[in-house]
Amino acid sequence: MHRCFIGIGSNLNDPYQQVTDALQELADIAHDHRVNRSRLYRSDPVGPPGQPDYINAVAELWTTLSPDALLDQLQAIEHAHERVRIQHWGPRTLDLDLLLYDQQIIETERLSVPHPMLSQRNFVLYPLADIDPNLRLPSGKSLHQLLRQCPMGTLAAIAL
Ligand code: A4P
Ligand code: MG
Repeated sequence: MHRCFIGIGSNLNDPYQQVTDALQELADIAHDHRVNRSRLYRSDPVGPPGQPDYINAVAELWTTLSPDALLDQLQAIEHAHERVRIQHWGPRTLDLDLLLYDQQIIETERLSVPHPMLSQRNFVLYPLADIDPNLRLPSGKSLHQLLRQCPMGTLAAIAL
């Protein structure tokens, strides 16, 4: 069984609902049909200017799926949310990133795990801490260390 963390982001078509629905859909693919979830956060967009704010959250789930098979499932959920890839880091109805897969480091054509931007993004680190503040990354760095270097800024928890 593998312990995974999924980053969830949306800034189009009722982002709050997109993220809430995604949490349920992630539970549907989890081994025990449940996820541990962070609070939901409102965050300023990182990337091209002029996009709406994002809603972000993180879910922890357990799975027997391989990293590739899990990515297939995540992309199927994105497709079901009518995700259209228009612009890198541009607005999206739903983005699901595989943040962590056990303590594995994966570098393939399809996957970089841990997600490369994880350590710099407050909208990933603070939700992760909601779920497991004592988490450690494969690099050996603790979440506590990363949080100290990544201010909360304008990130705001909006719901449980
Ligand atoms: N891929 C590689 N590694 C992974 C991984 N760990 N998880 C590949 C998921 N996918 C991974 O992804 C492109 C390809 O990345 C996939 O086909 C997969 O094989 P994508 O979702 O189509 O493209 P993207 O999301 O535009 O690019 P990228 O680099 O994944 O962007 P990010 O890092 O996901 O950033 N601002 C706020 N406030 N909140 C956000 O959530 N998100 C982004 C997207 C930008 N700004 C944001 C937010
Ligand atoms: Mg992505």
